[in-house]
Amino acid sequence: MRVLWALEELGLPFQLETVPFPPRVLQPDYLAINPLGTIPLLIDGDTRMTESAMACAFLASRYGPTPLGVALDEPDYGAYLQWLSFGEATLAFPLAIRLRYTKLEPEARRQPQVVEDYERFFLGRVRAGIEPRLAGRAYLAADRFTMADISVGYALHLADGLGLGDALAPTVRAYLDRLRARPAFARSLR
Ligand SMILES: N[C@@H](CCC(=O)N[C@@H](CS)C(=O)NCC(=O)O)C(=O)O
Repeated sequence: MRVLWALEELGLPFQLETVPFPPRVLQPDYLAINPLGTIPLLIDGDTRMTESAMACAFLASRYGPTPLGVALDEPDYGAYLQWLSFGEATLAFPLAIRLRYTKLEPEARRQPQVVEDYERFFLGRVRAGIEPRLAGRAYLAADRFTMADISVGYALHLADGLGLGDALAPTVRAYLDRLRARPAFARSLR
């Protein structure tokens, strides 16, 4: 969804191919184009990318200049990279573990303690990372909506879909609502 959202924000033409999940089981020929078997996979000419946050940054750089990226010489360049990466590396990964051990694994392999631990991990990182960053700010970097907001916003949207929305602070929920009000966000919900 991050990459779709970024493509929609940029207004770029693209072709969307969907696969049954997980493709490594349900569509093994997908491994021929992505040996990891993961989604998303962005193909652009000879470029192949399986890291969604970096794929968004790539699109901004390759098809910019655009306000969705933050340039090297802007004061918030480092902050932009920080939150761009934080959305996937710190926020989405505990959610993926939680999802796996609540829904994806068969009953016998479910792990309530793991679910509780990684839920706490996710909420703790939101509380210590996103909440203070949003104090007095509408967006995470450069005083404007950027790919960093797509990266973090997707993780918050996923958390809400997994039932953690009520545990988010009002400022974080308001931020998520602001992101969801964007027409490109709505178009990426395919
Ligand atoms: N860090 C990657 C994670 C990619 C990933 O692990 N995707 C999961 C779904 S969210 C997947 O395709 N899993 C299928 C599998 O492991 O077989 C990203 O940013 O997209």
